[in-house]
Amino acid sequence: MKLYGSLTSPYARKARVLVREKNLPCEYVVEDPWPEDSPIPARNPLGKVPVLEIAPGSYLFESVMVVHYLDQVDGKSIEAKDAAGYWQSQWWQALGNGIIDAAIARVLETRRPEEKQMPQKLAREEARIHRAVGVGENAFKGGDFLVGDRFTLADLVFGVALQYTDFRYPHDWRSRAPKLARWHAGITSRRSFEETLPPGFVKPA
Ligand SMILES: N[C@@H](CCC(=O)N[C@@H](CS)C(=O)NCC(=O)O)C(=O)O
Repeated sequence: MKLYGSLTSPYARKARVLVREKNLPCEYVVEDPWPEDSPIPARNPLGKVPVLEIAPGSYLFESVMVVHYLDQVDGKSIEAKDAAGYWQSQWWQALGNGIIDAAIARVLETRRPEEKQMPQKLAREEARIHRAVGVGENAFKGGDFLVGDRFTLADLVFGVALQYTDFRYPHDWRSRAPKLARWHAGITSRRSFEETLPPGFVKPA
């Protein structure tokens, strides 16, 4: 398998962390999706990363599908097995993916010429992130893992989401979410996270 993505994309990072967690045979090919001559649109008509080549010329795209495939491909899913745990994990992943979407929308807005930036747009995306962290903190019982007693896709996706927030929208979410802060310190110290940090990432004090 070949995984195409950039070094900073949180969508691609979910797949990169999973490849390491499961020790899957998968080469990472660094490609920037933004330039006009990017090879990504030839592999994903939507022109976005991640893209996963599962056989010569056969590609999967959209990070949720890519993560699902990688989780299933070796018959050793890390997802919670019981129905309640499975849906709890899906809930955390939806919340985490929403945080990533909001953080990306926010950073893209900040890159527009200053006179064209909309403060309301920034505030709306930031409010999504703040609400999601608050709801996550209330839902979390505390401990090392979000669901059950082992690492699942919930920890992976929500861990990547909060670390992307630290990267592109650094702010003190930890004082409002102490249980999540403790959990996040543990999850992001895993090798799979350490080895896939975006270049230039500064660890929060
Ligand atoms: N819904 C997509 C979003 C992927 C995405 O937006 N990736 C960004 C990189 S962080 C990208 O490739 N952007 C290029 C573009 O929007 O043209 C997913 O989950 O894979």
